[in-house]
Amino acid sequence: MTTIEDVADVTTEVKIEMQRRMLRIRHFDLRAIEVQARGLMPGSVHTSIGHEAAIVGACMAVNTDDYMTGYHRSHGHPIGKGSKLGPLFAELLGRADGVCGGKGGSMHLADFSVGSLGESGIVAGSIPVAVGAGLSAKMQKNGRVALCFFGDGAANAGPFHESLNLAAIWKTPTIFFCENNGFAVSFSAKEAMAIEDIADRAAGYGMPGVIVDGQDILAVHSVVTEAVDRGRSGLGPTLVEAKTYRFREHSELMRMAVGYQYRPVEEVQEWEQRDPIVLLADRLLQEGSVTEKELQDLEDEVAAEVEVAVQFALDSPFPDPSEAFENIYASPIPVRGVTR
Ligand SMILES: Cc1ncc(C[n+]2csc(CCOP(=O)(O)OP(=O)(O)O)c2C)c(N)n1
Repeated sequence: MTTIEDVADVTTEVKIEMQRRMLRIRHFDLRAIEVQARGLMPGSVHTSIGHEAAIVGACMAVNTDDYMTGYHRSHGHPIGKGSKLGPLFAELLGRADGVCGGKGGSMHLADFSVGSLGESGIVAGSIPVAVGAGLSAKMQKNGRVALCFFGDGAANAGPFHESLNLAAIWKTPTIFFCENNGFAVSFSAKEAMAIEDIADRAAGYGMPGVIVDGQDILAVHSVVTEAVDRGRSGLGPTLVEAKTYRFREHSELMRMAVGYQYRPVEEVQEWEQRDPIVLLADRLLQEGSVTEKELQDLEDEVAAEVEVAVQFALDSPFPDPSEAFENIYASPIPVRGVTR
Protein backbone atom coordinates (compact mmCIF):
# COMPACT_ATOMS: atom_id res chain seq x y z
CA MET A 1 0.00 0.00 0.00
CA THR A 2 1.45 3.33 -1.04
CA THR A 3 1.02 6.07 1.54
CA ILE A 4 3.10 9.17 1.84
CA GLU A 5 3.59 11.37 4.80
CA ASP A 6 5.05 14.36 3.08
CA VAL A 7 4.57 15.44 -0.49
CA ALA A 8 6.93 18.32 -0.95
CA ASP A 9 5.87 19.26 -4.46
CA VAL A 10 2.19 19.82 -3.67
CA THR A 11 1.87 23.45 -2.65
CA THR A 12 -0.52 24.77 -0.02
CA GLU A 13 -2.50 26.46 -2.80
CA VAL A 14 -3.00 23.11 -4.55
CA LYS A 15 -3.97 21.38 -1.30
CA ILE A 16 -6.62 24.04 -0.66
CA GLU A 17 -7.93 23.56 -4.19
CA MET A 18 -8.08 19.81 -3.49
CA GLN A 19 -10.12 20.51 -0.37
CA ARG A 20 -12.43 22.84 -2.33
CA ARG A 21 -13.09 20.20 -5.01
CA MET A 22 -13.70 17.45 -2.41
CA LEU A 23 -16.18 19.74 -0.65
CA ARG A 24 -17.88 20.48 -3.96
CA ILE A 25 -18.43 16.75 -4.54
CA ARG A 26 -19.71 16.24 -0.98
CA HIS A 27 -22.16 19.16 -1.07
CA PHE A 28 -23.26 18.42 -4.63
CA ASP A 29 -24.11 14.83 -3.72
CA LEU A 30 -25.81 15.81 -0.45
CA ARG A 31 -28.04 18.22 -2.36
CA ALA A 32 -28.68 15.57 -5.04
CA ILE A 33 -29.96 13.24 -2.30
CA GLU A 34 -32.34 15.90 -1.00
CA VAL A 35 -33.63 16.92 -4.41
CA GLN A 36 -34.17 13.30 -5.41
CA ALA A 37 -36.08 12.64 -2.18
CA ARG A 38 -38.39 15.52 -3.15
CA GLY A 39 -39.21 13.63 -6.35
CA LEU A 40 -37.51 16.16 -8.62
CA MET A 41 -34.95 13.79 -10.11
CA PRO A 42 -35.74 10.81 -12.31
CA GLY A 43 -34.07 7.53 -11.34
CA SER A 44 -31.73 6.86 -8.47
CA VAL A 45 -28.64 8.60 -7.12
CA HIS A 46 -25.29 6.87 -6.55
CA THR A 47 -23.15 9.18 -4.46
CA SER A 48 -19.36 9.44 -4.18
CA ILE A 49 -19.51 10.41 -0.50
CA GLY A 50 -16.41 8.80 1.05
CA HIS A 51 -14.62 8.51 -2.31
CA GLU A 52 -13.72 12.21 -2.68
CA ALA A 53 -9.97 11.90 -2.09
CA ALA A 54 -9.61 9.09 -4.62
CA ILE A 55 -11.49 11.10 -7.24
CA VAL A 56 -9.93 14.53 -6.73
CA GLY A 57 -6.42 13.16 -6.13
CA ALA A 58 -6.60 11.43 -9.51
CA CYS A 59 -8.37 14.23 -11.40
CA MET A 60 -5.88 16.86 -10.25
CA ALA A 61 -3.00 14.76 -11.59
CA VAL A 62 -4.20 15.24 -15.18
CA ASN A 63 -4.85 18.26 -17.41
CA THR A 64 -8.26 19.63 -18.33
CA ASP A 65 -7.94 18.37 -21.90
CA ASP A 66 -6.95 14.84 -20.87
CA TYR A 67 -9.71 12.32 -21.45
CA MET A 68 -11.75 10.80 -18.67
CA THR A 69 -14.44 8.13 -18.42
CA GLY A 70 -16.69 7.35 -15.48
CA TYR A 71 -19.36 4.93 -14.34
CA HIS A 72 -22.74 4.95 -12.61
CA ARG A 73 -21.25 6.66 -9.50
CA SER A 74 -19.77 9.58 -11.33
CA HIS A 75 -21.11 13.02 -10.46
CA GLY A 76 -17.81 13.58 -8.68
CA HIS A 77 -15.48 12.89 -11.59
CA PRO A 78 -16.33 15.91 -13.76
CA ILE A 79 -16.46 18.02 -10.57
CA GLY A 80 -12.97 16.80 -9.68
CA LYS A 81 -11.79 17.88 -13.10
CA GLY A 82 -13.32 21.34 -12.79
CA SER A 83 -16.79 21.17 -14.42
CA LYS A 84 -19.28 23.98 -13.89
CA LEU A 85 -21.75 22.79 -11.25
CA GLY A 86 -24.98 24.33 -12.65
CA PRO A 87 -25.07 22.43 -15.97
CA LEU A 88 -24.08 19.23 -14.13
CA PHE A 89 -26.94 19.54 -11.65
CA ALA A 90 -29.34 20.46 -14.46
CA GLU A 91 -28.34 17.22 -16.18
CA LEU A 92 -29.31 15.23 -13.09
CA LEU A 93 -32.77 16.80 -13.30
CA GLY A 94 -33.10 16.11 -17.04
CA ARG A 95 -33.19 19.83 -17.89
CA ALA A 96 -32.34 21.54 -21.18
CA ASP A 97 -29.36 23.39 -19.69
CA GLY A 98 -27.75 20.14 -18.55
CA VAL A 99 -24.33 19.11 -19.89
CA CYS A 100 -26.08 16.62 -22.20
CA GLY A 101 -29.20 18.72 -22.75
CA GLY A 102 -30.96 16.63 -20.12
CA LYS A 103 -30.70 13.40 -22.10
CA GLY A 104 -27.95 11.72 -20.08
CA GLY A 105 -29.08 12.10 -16.49
CA SER A 106 -27.20 11.04 -13.38
CA MET A 107 -25.64 7.88 -14.80
CA HIS A 108 -24.73 9.05 -18.30
CA LEU A 109 -23.13 12.43 -17.83
CA ALA A 110 -20.53 13.68 -20.25
CA ASP A 111 -18.85 17.06 -20.08
CA PHE A 112 -16.52 17.50 -23.03
CA SER A 113 -15.39 20.89 -21.68
CA VAL A 114 -13.26 19.01 -19.13
CA GLY A 115 -12.43 15.95 -21.25
CA SER A 116 -15.21 13.85 -19.72
CA LEU A 117 -16.23 11.49 -22.52
CA GLY A 118 -19.06 9.94 -20.57
CA GLU A 119 -20.18 7.50 -17.98
CA SER A 120 -22.12 4.29 -18.23
CA GLY A 121 -24.84 2.63 -16.20
CA ILE A 122 -23.60 -0.64 -17.70
CA VAL A 123 -21.01 -1.91 -15.24
CA ALA A 124 -17.54 -1.85 -16.92
CA GLY A 125 -19.16 -0.32 -20.03
CA SER A 126 -16.89 2.70 -20.25
CA ILE A 127 -13.57 0.92 -19.63
CA PRO A 128 -13.08 0.01 -23.33
CA VAL A 129 -13.89 3.63 -24.24
CA ALA A 130 -10.86 4.75 -22.23
CA VAL A 131 -8.66 2.35 -24.20
CA GLY A 132 -10.01 3.87 -27.42
CA ALA A 133 -9.41 7.40 -26.09
CA GLY A 134 -5.86 6.44 -25.13
CA LEU A 135 -5.29 4.93 -28.56
CA SER A 136 -6.60 8.07 -30.22
CA ALA A 137 -4.20 10.21 -28.15
CA LYS A 138 -1.33 7.93 -29.09
CA MET A 139 -2.16 7.98 -32.81
CA GLN A 140 -2.66 11.74 -32.86
CA LYS A 141 0.50 12.22 -30.76
CA ASN A 142 -1.32 14.94 -28.81
CA GLY A 143 0.28 14.00 -25.49
CA ARG A 144 -3.04 13.35 -23.76
CA VAL A 145 -3.85 10.48 -21.42
CA ALA A 146 -7.16 8.77 -20.60
CA LEU A 147 -8.15 8.44 -16.96
CA CYS A 148 -10.64 5.62 -16.51
CA PHE A 149 -12.71 5.31 -13.32
CA PHE A 150 -14.60 2.15 -12.32
CA GLY A 151 -15.52 0.10 -9.25
CA ASP A 152 -14.30 -3.21 -7.83
CA GLY A 153 -17.36 -5.00 -9.24
CA ALA A 154 -16.42 -3.83 -12.73
CA ALA A 155 -12.98 -5.41 -12.28
CA ASN A 156 -14.70 -8.81 -12.36
CA ALA A 157 -16.46 -8.12 -15.66
CA GLY A 158 -15.16 -9.18 -19.06
CA PRO A 159 -14.62 -5.69 -20.54
CA PHE A 160 -12.12 -4.91 -17.76
CA HIS A 161 -9.91 -7.86 -18.71
CA GLU A 162 -10.19 -7.33 -22.45
CA SER A 163 -9.43 -3.64 -22.05
CA LEU A 164 -6.35 -4.11 -19.91
CA ASN A 165 -5.01 -6.69 -22.32
CA LEU A 166 -5.51 -4.50 -25.37
CA ALA A 167 -4.20 -1.36 -23.67
CA ALA A 168 -1.03 -3.18 -22.62
CA ILE A 169 -0.42 -4.63 -26.09
CA TRP A 170 -0.96 -1.25 -27.75
CA LYS A 171 0.75 0.68 -24.93
CA THR A 172 -2.11 3.19 -24.75
CA PRO A 173 -1.68 6.05 -22.24
CA THR A 174 -4.63 4.84 -20.14
CA ILE A 175 -4.75 4.99 -16.35
CA PHE A 176 -7.18 2.37 -15.09
CA PHE A 177 -8.32 3.72 -11.75
CA CYS A 178 -10.34 1.34 -9.58
CA GLU A 179 -12.27 2.85 -6.68
CA ASN A 180 -12.39 -0.29 -4.59
CA ASN A 181 -15.06 0.37 -1.98
CA GLY A 182 -15.24 -3.31 -1.08
CA PHE A 183 -18.74 -3.97 -2.43
CA ALA A 184 -20.68 -4.35 -5.65
CA VAL A 185 -24.11 -3.40 -4.33
CA SER A 186 -24.18 -5.85 -1.37
CA PHE A 187 -21.71 -8.39 -2.77
CA SER A 188 -18.40 -8.23 -0.92
CA ALA A 189 -15.24 -8.06 -3.05
CA LYS A 190 -13.77 -10.62 -0.65
CA GLU A 191 -16.35 -13.15 -1.85
CA ALA A 192 -16.21 -12.05 -5.46
CA MET A 193 -12.47 -12.62 -5.93
CA ALA A 194 -10.06 -15.35 -4.89
CA ILE A 195 -7.30 -12.77 -4.51
CA GLU A 196 -7.01 -9.87 -2.07
CA ASP A 197 -5.96 -7.07 -4.39
CA ILE A 198 -7.26 -6.08 -7.81
CA ALA A 199 -3.90 -4.44 -8.53
CA ASP A 200 -2.34 -7.94 -8.70
CA ARG A 201 -4.23 -8.53 -11.94
CA ALA A 202 -2.06 -5.95 -13.71
CA ALA A 203 0.89 -8.34 -13.81
CA GLY A 204 -1.15 -10.80 -15.85
CA TYR A 205 -1.50 -8.20 -18.59
CA GLY A 206 2.00 -6.74 -18.44
CA MET A 207 1.52 -3.39 -16.74
CA PRO A 208 2.29 -1.99 -13.28
CA GLY A 209 -0.39 -2.44 -10.61
CA VAL A 210 -0.33 -0.04 -7.68
CA ILE A 211 -2.35 -0.03 -4.46
CA VAL A 212 -3.00 3.29 -2.76
CA ASP A 213 -4.85 4.51 0.32
CA GLY A 214 -7.91 6.06 -1.32
CA GLN A 215 -8.63 8.27 1.71
CA ASP A 216 -5.24 9.98 1.42
CA ILE A 217 -5.55 12.53 -1.37
CA LEU A 218 -1.82 13.28 -1.54
CA ALA A 219 -0.93 9.59 -1.85
CA VAL A 220 -3.48 9.19 -4.65
CA HIS A 221 -2.21 12.29 -6.41
CA SER A 222 1.38 11.06 -6.25
CA VAL A 223 0.60 7.59 -7.59
CA VAL A 224 -1.57 8.89 -10.44
CA THR A 225 1.02 11.55 -11.36
CA GLU A 226 3.54 8.74 -11.82
CA ALA A 227 1.07 6.72 -13.94
CA VAL A 228 0.34 9.80 -16.06
CA ASP A 229 4.07 10.45 -16.63
CA ARG A 230 4.45 6.84 -17.66
CA GLY A 231 1.56 7.15 -20.12
CA ARG A 232 2.78 10.43 -21.60
CA SER A 233 6.27 9.07 -22.12
CA GLY A 234 4.98 6.18 -24.23
CA LEU A 235 5.41 3.40 -21.66
CA GLY A 236 1.72 2.46 -21.65
CA PRO A 237 -1.03 1.91 -19.11
CA THR A 238 -1.07 1.49 -15.32
CA LEU A 239 -3.67 -0.06 -13.04
CA VAL A 240 -4.22 1.90 -9.82
CA GLU A 241 -6.35 0.41 -7.05
CA ALA A 242 -7.54 2.94 -4.47
CA LYS A 243 -8.87 1.32 -1.30
CA THR A 244 -11.86 3.40 -0.29
CA TYR A 245 -15.40 3.13 1.10
CA ARG A 246 -18.79 4.56 0.30
CA PHE A 247 -20.39 6.15 3.33
CA ARG A 248 -23.95 5.87 1.94
CA GLU A 249 -25.95 2.98 0.57
CA HIS A 250 -25.23 1.68 -2.93
CA SER A 251 -27.90 4.06 -4.19
CA GLU A 252 -30.45 6.27 -2.57
CA LEU A 253 -33.36 4.13 -3.74
CA MET A 254 -31.84 1.00 -2.28
CA ARG A 255 -33.72 -0.27 0.73
CA MET A 256 -32.19 -3.43 2.11
CA ALA A 257 -34.58 -5.99 3.59
CA VAL A 258 -34.96 -5.62 7.34
CA GLY A 259 -32.23 -7.58 9.11
CA TYR A 260 -30.10 -7.86 6.01
CA GLN A 261 -26.96 -6.13 7.14
CA TYR A 262 -24.26 -6.75 4.57
CA ARG A 263 -21.87 -4.20 6.07
CA PRO A 264 -21.20 -4.45 9.81
CA VAL A 265 -22.01 -1.17 11.58
CA GLU A 266 -18.51 -1.18 13.14
CA GLU A 267 -16.93 -1.43 9.69
CA VAL A 268 -18.91 1.58 8.44
CA GLN A 269 -18.02 3.57 11.56
CA GLU A 270 -14.34 2.66 11.27
CA TRP A 271 -14.19 3.99 7.73
CA GLU A 272 -16.12 7.11 8.68
CA GLN A 273 -13.26 7.89 11.04
CA ARG A 274 -11.17 8.24 7.90
CA ASP A 275 -13.33 10.82 6.15
CA PRO A 276 -11.05 12.14 3.39
CA ILE A 277 -12.24 15.73 3.82
CA VAL A 278 -11.48 15.69 7.54
CA LEU A 279 -8.09 14.05 6.92
CA LEU A 280 -6.95 16.79 4.54
CA ALA A 281 -8.39 19.50 6.80
CA ASP A 282 -6.39 18.08 9.73
CA ARG A 283 -3.24 17.98 7.64
CA LEU A 284 -3.68 21.62 6.56
CA LEU A 285 -4.28 22.67 10.16
CA GLN A 286 -1.25 20.74 11.42
CA GLU A 287 0.93 22.33 8.77
CA GLY A 288 -0.33 25.73 9.89
CA SER A 289 -1.42 26.42 6.30
CA VAL A 290 -4.98 27.42 7.25
CA THR A 291 -7.03 28.37 10.29
CA GLU A 292 -10.26 26.72 11.42
CA LYS A 293 -12.08 29.85 10.28
CA GLU A 294 -10.57 29.74 6.81
CA LEU A 295 -11.65 26.10 6.45
CA GLN A 296 -15.16 26.99 7.56
CA ASP A 297 -15.25 29.93 5.13
CA LEU A 298 -14.17 27.60 2.34
CA GLU A 299 -16.94 25.15 3.15
CA ASP A 300 -19.55 27.95 3.36
CA GLU A 301 -18.37 29.28 0.02
CA VAL A 302 -18.71 25.84 -1.59
CA ALA A 303 -22.15 25.26 -0.05
CA ALA A 304 -23.31 28.60 -1.50
CA GLU A 305 -21.83 27.72 -4.89
CA VAL A 306 -23.73 24.40 -4.90
CA GLU A 307 -26.92 26.19 -3.88
CA VAL A 308 -26.60 28.47 -6.91
CA ALA A 309 -26.10 25.37 -9.10
CA VAL A 310 -29.22 23.69 -7.69
CA GLN A 311 -31.28 26.84 -8.31
CA PHE A 312 -29.88 27.11 -11.85
CA ALA A 313 -30.99 23.52 -12.45
CA LEU A 314 -34.46 24.00 -10.96
CA ASP A 315 -34.98 27.14 -13.07
CA SER A 316 -33.92 25.40 -16.28
CA PRO A 317 -36.74 24.21 -18.59
CA PHE A 318 -37.24 20.62 -19.67
CA PRO A 319 -36.02 19.93 -23.21
CA ASP A 320 -38.58 20.51 -25.94
CA PRO A 321 -40.07 17.19 -27.13
CA SER A 322 -39.35 18.23 -30.73
CA GLU A 323 -35.62 17.93 -29.89
CA ALA A 324 -35.90 14.37 -28.61
CA PHE A 325 -33.65 12.98 -31.33
CA GLU A 326 -31.09 15.78 -31.37
CA ASN A 327 -27.62 15.13 -29.92
CA ILE A 328 -28.33 11.42 -29.78
CA TYR A 329 -26.54 10.19 -32.89
CA ALA A 330 -23.07 11.08 -34.16
CA SER A 331 -22.85 13.30 -37.23
CA PRO A 332 -22.82 11.30 -40.46
CA ILE A 333 -19.40 9.70 -41.02
CA PRO A 334 -18.22 9.30 -44.63
CA VAL A 335 -17.42 5.63 -45.23
CA ARG A 336 -15.46 4.83 -48.42
CA GLY A 337 -16.71 8.01 -50.02
CA VAL A 338 -20.34 7.36 -49.10
CA THR A 339 -22.10 9.43 -46.48
CA ARG A 340 -24.58 7.49 -44.42
C1 LIG B 1 -23.50 -5.21 -16.91
C2 LIG B 1 -24.25 -4.87 -15.64
N1 LIG B 1 -24.49 -5.84 -14.72
C3 LIG B 1 -25.13 -5.55 -13.57
C4 LIG B 1 -25.57 -4.27 -13.33
C5 LIG B 1 -26.29 -3.95 -12.01
N2 LIG B 1 -25.36 -3.18 -11.15
C6 LIG B 1 -25.44 -1.86 -11.06
S1 LIG B 1 -24.27 -1.20 -10.07
C7 LIG B 1 -23.65 -2.73 -9.72
C8 LIG B 1 -22.48 -2.89 -8.80
C9 LIG B 1 -21.25 -2.27 -9.30
O1 LIG B 1 -20.27 -2.35 -8.32
P1 LIG B 1 -18.88 -1.63 -8.48
O2 LIG B 1 -18.38 -1.76 -9.86
O3 LIG B 1 -18.00 -2.12 -7.38
O4 LIG B 1 -19.23 -0.08 -8.26
P2 LIG B 1 -19.83 0.62 -6.96
O5 LIG B 1 -21.31 0.68 -7.15
O6 LIG B 1 -19.43 -0.17 -5.77
O7 LIG B 1 -19.24 1.97 -6.94
C10 LIG B 1 -24.36 -3.72 -10.39
C11 LIG B 1 -24.06 -5.16 -10.31
C12 LIG B 1 -25.33 -3.30 -14.31
N3 LIG B 1 -25.70 -2.03 -14.14
N4 LIG B 1 -24.64 -3.60 -15.44
